[in-house]
Amino acid sequence: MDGSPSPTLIEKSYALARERYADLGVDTDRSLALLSQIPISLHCWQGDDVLGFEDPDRGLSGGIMATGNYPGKARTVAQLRQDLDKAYSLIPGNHRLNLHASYLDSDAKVARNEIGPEHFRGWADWAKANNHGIDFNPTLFSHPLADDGFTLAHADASIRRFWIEHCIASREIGAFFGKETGTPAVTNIWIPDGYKDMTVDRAAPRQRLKDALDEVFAKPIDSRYNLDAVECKLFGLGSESYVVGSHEFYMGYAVANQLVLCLDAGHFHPTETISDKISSTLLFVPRLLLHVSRGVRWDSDHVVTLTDDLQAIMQEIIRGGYQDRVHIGLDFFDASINRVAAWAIGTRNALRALLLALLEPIDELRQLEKDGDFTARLALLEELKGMPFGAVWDYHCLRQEVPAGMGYVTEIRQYEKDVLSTRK
Ligand code: RNT
Ligand code: ZN
Repeated sequence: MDGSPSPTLIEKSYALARERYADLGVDTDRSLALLSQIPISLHCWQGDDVLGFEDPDRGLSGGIMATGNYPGKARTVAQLRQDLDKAYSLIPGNHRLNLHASYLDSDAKVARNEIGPEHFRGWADWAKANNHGIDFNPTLFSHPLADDGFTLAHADASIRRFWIEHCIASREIGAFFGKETGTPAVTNIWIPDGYKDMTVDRAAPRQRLKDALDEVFAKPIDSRYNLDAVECKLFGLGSESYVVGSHEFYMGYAVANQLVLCLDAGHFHPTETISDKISSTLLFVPRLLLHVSRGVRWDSDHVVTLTDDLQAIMQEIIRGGYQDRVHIGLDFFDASINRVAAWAIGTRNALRALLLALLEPIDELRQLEKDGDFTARLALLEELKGMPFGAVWDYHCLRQEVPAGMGYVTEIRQYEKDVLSTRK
């Protein structure tokens, strides 16, 4: 037994599940066709604990942290691509890669404010050969000029200048990827800037950040190639008391400049969910970028599981018909389990949550709500949890030629034996 149910069993179960859903007015074939069209952006940084290839020994800074020391992390561009290829082969559908600037493909050392498309040629070729879109991020952490916790909002104008140049270069690299791959890159700016303790002047750093961003975005770039996003945060390790780029800051900035607003599931108060923010923010910004993550007690970036939270996010996207305006990216980094498995588990769960949302009898649910029949609305929502969605998912995997059931874990075990365990 390799962990995957037999194709015959999958087909039989699907036929039954399809009938059950048809009874509710849901066309499972249509749901699967829609699911196949939604790309998820896999974050490169799960593969090496966010270290990048400039100077991995420097370690990670910026108030984020990958805990664990599972063996076999990728240490070169080639290894990271090999691991990503493996992960994609275990995930149904065609997906994107979300790349950080610190993962440049260059033998020579390049200063962050001097990076250019030439340092990412290898990634563009790989993306084209494998039919992946690429998203991009300037890296404003793990660097000597970010060591005191400030970058774009730094009080020193020359340090600010350095990071402004880095962000401008990153937008151009995003556009390069967009041109090369034929699908726009979402280039997302996240900065760690903030204070650990009681802060007296909350205004000046925010004014500096606003001015710096104005310079970063001064040059318009064709939205066919690059889309600019900004990411807020509530707190980080070492910035517990004050974060310059708060939600209100970036909400205002994105609305004023009609940028993509990035909502990270771990960047709000623990009882706050990003699902409820989607329909509000999309009234005022053109697009959203999601960093789908799972915080446990804090912004811990655990691997995404099929939680109510995740389901609520995907329901909002599908119910609202926002597929074309919401870019779904992942953001977790777990160094305590097999990293290829982390990608596969997290991405498969994001897709399973999307599938669950696509299998809702949404017209009927809406009608019940309109009619004020909240009893039946609640009953039907609960009934749906017992529907044979797993049979539809397995069938999707079978048709997309990736392992169904636990089959992907069998493959990862083999990959660990053949590849990961040989890495020094
Ligand atoms: C940090 C942000 C940010 C990073 C990545 C590596 O809190 O979530 O998105 O995780 O840029
Ligand atoms: Zn994030």
